[in-house]
Amino acid sequence: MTTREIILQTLRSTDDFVSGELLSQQCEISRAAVWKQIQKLQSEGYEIESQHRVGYRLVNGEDILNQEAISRGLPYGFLGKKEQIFCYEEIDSTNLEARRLILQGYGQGTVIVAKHQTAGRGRLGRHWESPAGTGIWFSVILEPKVDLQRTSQYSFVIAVAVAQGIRAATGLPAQVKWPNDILIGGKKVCGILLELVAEMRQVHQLIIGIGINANQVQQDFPEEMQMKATSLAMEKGQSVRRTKVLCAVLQAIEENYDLLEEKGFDAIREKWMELSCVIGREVQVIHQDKSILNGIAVGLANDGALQVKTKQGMELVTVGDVSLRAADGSYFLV
Ligand code: BTX
Repeated sequence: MTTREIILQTLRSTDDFVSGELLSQQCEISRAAVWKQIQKLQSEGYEIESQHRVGYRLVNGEDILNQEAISRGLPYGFLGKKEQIFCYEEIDSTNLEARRLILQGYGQGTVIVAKHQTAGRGRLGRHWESPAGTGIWFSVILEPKVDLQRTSQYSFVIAVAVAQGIRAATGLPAQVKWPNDILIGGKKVCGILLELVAEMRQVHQLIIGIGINANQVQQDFPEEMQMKATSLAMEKGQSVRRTKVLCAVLQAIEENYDLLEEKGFDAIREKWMELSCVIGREVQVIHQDKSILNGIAVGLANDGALQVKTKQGMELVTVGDVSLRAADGSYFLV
């Protein structure tokens, strides 16, 4: 183990202060050299408190998005092997970086994380607010062996996984909204953007972009978004460890990806229905700023279309934004 690894391991082993003396003995270096290592770790983003004559302490456990911390939090599987995890302080968009990495030969299981996106993207060319240091902005590259028609099923695999991961890491009641928003208490806490690298009918890669609002406070959101958006910290009343949430979501993605391959879409559909906030509710579907239909959401078709029971009969919705009917009869789009 390197000196750096010994220091990190020792600090992680306790919530208390560790003396400089102990660290210098363990690493067999001087106390001044320990202090230098601590400063280096702090400059990388580790929040280490130092107290004169007492020692050093890792503050709030650990909330650091780097290759080492992420790979340590993941069980061994195809997702996020250490050499396939890329972390950036700032980038235009993790989905764009995924495309660039694919051109360099990276594929299945690659994970790209950024602390800040300068050109975060939503669906249909919309902007995704990705301020520095507070969110979990990341993309995953998958290479499922499926034809073009079945790719939409992965969007539900991911929505289920994100909701489950958030639930597991925070205990918050995350729900899924068609097609793939994640809501808590009716507000958007996460958006998912699925992009394809395909040729003719052959899918080469799926790029899955996931933006989770983790530690923002209400004022961090632009005013027009404050009624519709929330963060994990706002819901929980305390800040959350981004690495923990990220790892829980990645693990759930891997589990649900395998579930789809082994048991087929019915197994995913069942979980999606359980986690959904639209099934059984009155909805309005809007596409390109025009209301296209009103009815009751009743289920999910094999291609991922939302089944909506309207006065005219059953309709299948494949595109659009879904608003839920509120108690006062109005429709609210988050
Ligand atoms: P969407 O089109 O469903 O949502 C975009 C809409 O959501 C915006 O028009 C705005 O109203 C609202 N919005 C923007 N930013 C936020 C936010 N931080 N929290 C809540 N609401 C917001 C959803 O698109 C897909 C978003 C995917 C984002 C990830 S981040 C990592 C990856 N890289 C990248 O460029 N995009 C994805």
